[in-house]
Amino acid sequence: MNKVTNPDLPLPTPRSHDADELAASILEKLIYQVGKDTIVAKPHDWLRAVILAIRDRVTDKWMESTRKTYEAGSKRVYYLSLEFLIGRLLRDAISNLEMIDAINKALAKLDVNLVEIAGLEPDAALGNGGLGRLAACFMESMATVDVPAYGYGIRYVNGLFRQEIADGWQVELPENWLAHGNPWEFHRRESTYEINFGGKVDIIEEGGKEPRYVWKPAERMMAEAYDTPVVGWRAKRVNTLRLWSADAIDPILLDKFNAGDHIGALQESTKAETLTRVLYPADANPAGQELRLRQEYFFSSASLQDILRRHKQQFGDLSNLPEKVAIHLNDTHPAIAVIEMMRLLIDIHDIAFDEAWDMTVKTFAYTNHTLLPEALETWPVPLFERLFPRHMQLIYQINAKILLEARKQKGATDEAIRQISLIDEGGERRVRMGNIAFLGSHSINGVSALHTELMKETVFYNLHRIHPDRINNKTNGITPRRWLKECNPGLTRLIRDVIGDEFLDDTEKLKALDAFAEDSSFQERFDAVKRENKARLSNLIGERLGTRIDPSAIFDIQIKRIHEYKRQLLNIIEAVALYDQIRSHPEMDWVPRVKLFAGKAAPSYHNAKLIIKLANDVARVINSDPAVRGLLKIVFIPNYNVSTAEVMIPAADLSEQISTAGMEASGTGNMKFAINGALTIGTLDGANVEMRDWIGAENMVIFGMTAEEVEAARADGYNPRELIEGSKELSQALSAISSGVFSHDDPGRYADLIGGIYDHDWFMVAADFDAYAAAQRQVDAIWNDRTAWNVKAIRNTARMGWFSSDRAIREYARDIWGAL
Ligand code: B1H
Repeated sequence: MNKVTNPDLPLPTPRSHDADELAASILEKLIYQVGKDTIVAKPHDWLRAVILAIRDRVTDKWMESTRKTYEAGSKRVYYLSLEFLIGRLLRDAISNLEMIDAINKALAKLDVNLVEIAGLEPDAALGNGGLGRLAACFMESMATVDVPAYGYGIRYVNGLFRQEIADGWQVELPENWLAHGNPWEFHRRESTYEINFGGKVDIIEEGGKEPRYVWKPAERMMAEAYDTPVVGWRAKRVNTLRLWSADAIDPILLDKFNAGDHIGALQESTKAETLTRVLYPADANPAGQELRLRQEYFFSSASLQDILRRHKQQFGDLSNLPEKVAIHLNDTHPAIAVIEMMRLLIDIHDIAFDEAWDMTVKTFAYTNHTLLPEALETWPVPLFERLFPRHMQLIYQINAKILLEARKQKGATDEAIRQISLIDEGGERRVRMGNIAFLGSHSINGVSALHTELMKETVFYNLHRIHPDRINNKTNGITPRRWLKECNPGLTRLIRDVIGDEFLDDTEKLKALDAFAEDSSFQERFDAVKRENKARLSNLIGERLGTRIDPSAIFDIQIKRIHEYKRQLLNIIEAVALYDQIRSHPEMDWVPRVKLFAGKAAPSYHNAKLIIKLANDVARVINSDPAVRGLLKIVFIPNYNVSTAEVMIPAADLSEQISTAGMEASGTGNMKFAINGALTIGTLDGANVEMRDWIGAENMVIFGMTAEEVEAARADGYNPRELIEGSKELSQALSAISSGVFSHDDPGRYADLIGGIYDHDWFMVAADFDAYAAAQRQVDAIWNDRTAWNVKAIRNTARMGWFSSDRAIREYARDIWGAL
């Protein structure tokens, strides 16, 4: 009865992919699962029925994949991430199952409109930005390239907040993506693990033996699994995204309840539910709060217990763990998993310390996503000790081992030893999660060539000297299914028409388009697709904001989290300067331009929120000035999310990737724009550098300081004030903003923001301004020669194939995981 697997029992016959049978399934789901008659069914009911019918087809492949992995005894990859920024799943699933025609026919028969119901699916926004979206692209690519993988994360009840703009200011509202339930997921009530916090550690000494340590926790709760199947392209494989939800062990404390304390009886439930309630809305700057550390431990512990259970069940013991299991840390957020692994191996599975460390290092790998010093997580020792007394002991023990070994190395200075220690002893003592992740992993990778090199010279300088073989580069990629095929069906159709289908399985085959770049009839068709996409975006903006924009203007788009290093401010200041120029030289032949912005600011990030307000203030003034009518418009689109990106990116002519060089680890939006035929205006930062190598410098507009120049300027006592005074355009724009031209209601609103540029200008806005403005006029010049523009745009699409996340995942699988 309780046999774990019985390969002799056949699986049921897979559900048919035929349109008529699909229609019948949808109807059956509507009646028997949703419980609605067709005569009363609302669009939401149909959406649910369609998802359930599609999910069945996904599940058939899922069972097959899981069996295949089990039977082959394959190595499994476990991707631990606090964020999975998935977006909608329906179109992705239909497309990857290659059921688009079937669903269209089926729904036509049922008189249901696919576009209408698909638009009702909420975005699963369990992430902040690039890091979370990368995890989602990687999940899809791991299924596509046939890597047996599990994503592990948290099932936040409230994902990233919804952004409204009220009087130009960002207002945050809770996002309730589960309001209508989540038909994609399977709640695994049986897959639960106990997660503990606090308390103390007892030592048990038995004569002659190593002492044993027993953690006596003060708080206990349960982690429950929810599984979502992730389909790869052409349903080659279906992997599992397993998200954990916290639950109380005793949902109702009966003694309290019976004593009449009905609220107090719920306190354990409330505590557990709080833990997995919300995603921290910080991007690249950690929240540093106790609840966040609890979240990190909670999902790390649940995932590791799950991994070890699965491994033991299949292989009997843990001796071959590193051969069969690869655990990947998506940034330092799950770094505590390294220590939890040690605890489980030593305390629960009775493995000796040195062997446990060896197994851990062989099993773990870590990706670093940012060099921003404030983003490297550290936790106060007293907090760590209070929540995880046993882990703190292990950290000291690991530290002793590591520092002892480091001391033996030739030329190890005291400073080097201080830097590699797991504990930061300068000031308030803190646990360094970056060092734990590095030392606990056999591979540490950066996300672009430049970022990886800078990692070696900055944050991991000393660790790299001790382990020069560990740091390697894995340049990011994006899934071409969601970010080309699904979001840009017009372009996909055109490409298929011209070079055939092969690029759908191997994006590098897009290169064949290069031969058509100079072909005028292809240029016209390429341009027509872009115009259609721009018209669609114009309509959306008209509907949502009531702003009319002209699809024949350049669509110049900057969409990403609002952060000073990403320099939305540079873009806005240039818009103000251009506004001045147009008004002073109305006789000149200005190129009509619409500058579009979208993005969220961390709620506690004052300057980022002010930049949103500035964009809206500037937009209001410029958009209502008849002097620039038809020439310049500024639009801030509220509530940027994956679904909005899917409409904006295919409609872009110009992609703004203008971070201060050395600060954007990679960027992935840059790749999405370029593959959809937008030209990039950008700095030599992150993956822009490699994009230039692939696309060709002549097909991008690169400007500004290099990372080295930025470093040198900062070291040499950079003087922005002097620079500003030397640039008439810049000083005029800055004084207009700081003197209240765009904020009559509060003239001093931007004094400090702009004052920062005069005083220190950490992000080199002044230093890069002239080069940026000149680059924008170069963009205008290219635009005026439409053939030249189209040639470049086509070459962008043709040459971006390497930036597929399939390529990235193959590199991870081969070089890091040993899983292909
Ligand atoms: C990236 C983050 C990040 N880097 C802390 N770091 C967070 C750090 O909640 N937190 O505490 C959240 C996110 N995100 C981004 O990762 C980089 O800035 C991008 O350049 C990069 O493309 C992306 C994916 O590698």
